[in-house]
Amino acid sequence: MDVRAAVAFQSGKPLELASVRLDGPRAGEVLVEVKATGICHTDEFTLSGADPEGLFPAILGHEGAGVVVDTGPGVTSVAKGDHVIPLYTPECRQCPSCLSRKTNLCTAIRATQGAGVMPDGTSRFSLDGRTIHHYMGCSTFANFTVLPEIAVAKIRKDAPFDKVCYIGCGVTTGIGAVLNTARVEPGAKAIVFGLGGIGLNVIQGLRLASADMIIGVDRNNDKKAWGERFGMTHFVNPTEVGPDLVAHLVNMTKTPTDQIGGADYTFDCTGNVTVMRQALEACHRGWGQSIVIGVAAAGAEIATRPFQLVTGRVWKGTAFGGARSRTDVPKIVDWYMEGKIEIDPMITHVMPLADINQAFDLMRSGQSIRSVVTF
Ligand code: NAD
Ligand code: AHE
Ligand code: ZN
Repeated sequence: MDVRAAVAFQSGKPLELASVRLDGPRAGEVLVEVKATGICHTDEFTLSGADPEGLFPAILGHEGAGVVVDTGPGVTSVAKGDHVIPLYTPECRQCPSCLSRKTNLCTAIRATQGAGVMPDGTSRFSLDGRTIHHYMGCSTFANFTVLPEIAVAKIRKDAPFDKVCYIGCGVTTGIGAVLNTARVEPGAKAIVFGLGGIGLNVIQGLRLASADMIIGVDRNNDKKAWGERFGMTHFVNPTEVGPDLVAHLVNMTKTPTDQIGGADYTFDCTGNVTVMRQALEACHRGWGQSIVIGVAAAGAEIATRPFQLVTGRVWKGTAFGGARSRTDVPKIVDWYMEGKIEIDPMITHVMPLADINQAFDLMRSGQSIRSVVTF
């Protein structure tokens, strides 16, 4: 079939709308009509050329929601008509990683996903006979896509696609980083670096976890009101507090009975390795944990004095918020439908596929929190 897609032909160039050929689902695969997709900073990271795994041409997008319209042979867990969220972190429940119960990072199809193809090693997308790569196993910047059955989560049918698509990455990543990875306890002090589409979800996760002090750090002052909207208690613009941001943040967390200071938990939601270091070093001596969420460019490395770790600070990373995708995503959709979490106000822009490059511009300029394309 022919589908409408925004194709990334080259790094650093705008996406181009094209009619692309999509072959039907093979064994274990499903064809999904994508109804809506968010645009995450990771799409921009790959489009910019900073992603060491970036492949071109490709159909980007990994934050979608849609309907199963066909199934390949052997598919048993979803059927035509089911509403689903595509999963860049699948959940096969059979691989060593899933069976370990120690990680959400299913490894069943990670190698082919990173190579931009389906698990059988081929792509379903082509244009004039030329292969177009899949992206993160999702490729939601097209009105139809093919995914492995283990890479879709079945969700309730009354959930609006144009909102719950965000659960396909940003919402789950931010809230999950707090609840699954850090396991923040009530009364905790936390610092969130980067108040974009991920950081604001970390903030709402911290509110859910009943954190006491939630400091947001962003170089864009417009983000102060955004952070406060979701539970941030203090805002710091790093360009306005002098040369030692870490000392400034540690001072903010001191109390009369604790003159050491430092946060119980910090979260990097910027992808900047200098910020990652600051986030670690702003943790409390002895127990503070810093969670790396941001994705850094090829070749970037993090550094700190080992002393920071010797004295009990912990550096952790998280992908998709540590969520076991097929199990947890339907529950997060329920949380949204029950009003336990907010999504609507974070979706600042909605547009047709034809305007998708504007979504990237809005993100780069810091004007949007999340843009969503509806098909
Ligand atoms: P975004 O562009 O919406 O937000 C980034 C925010 O960080 C902006 O508000 C920006 O002003 C702020 N910022 C940038 N540099 C800063 C600095 N030096 N100091 C303070 N603030 C700074 O991006 P997003 O969609 O929220 O994504 C954030 C990061 O998380 C990206 O690196 C993205 O690739 C990554 N990400 C990771 C996962 C995961 O599973 N680990 C999932 C989704 C996104
Ligand atoms: N290709 C990048 C890795 C990017 C990365 O870490 N991606 C996250 C999800 S970001 C979603 O917005 C992830 O899931 N990581 C686990 C994994 O297996 O990729 C690079 O740097 O090579
Ligand atoms: Zn993402």
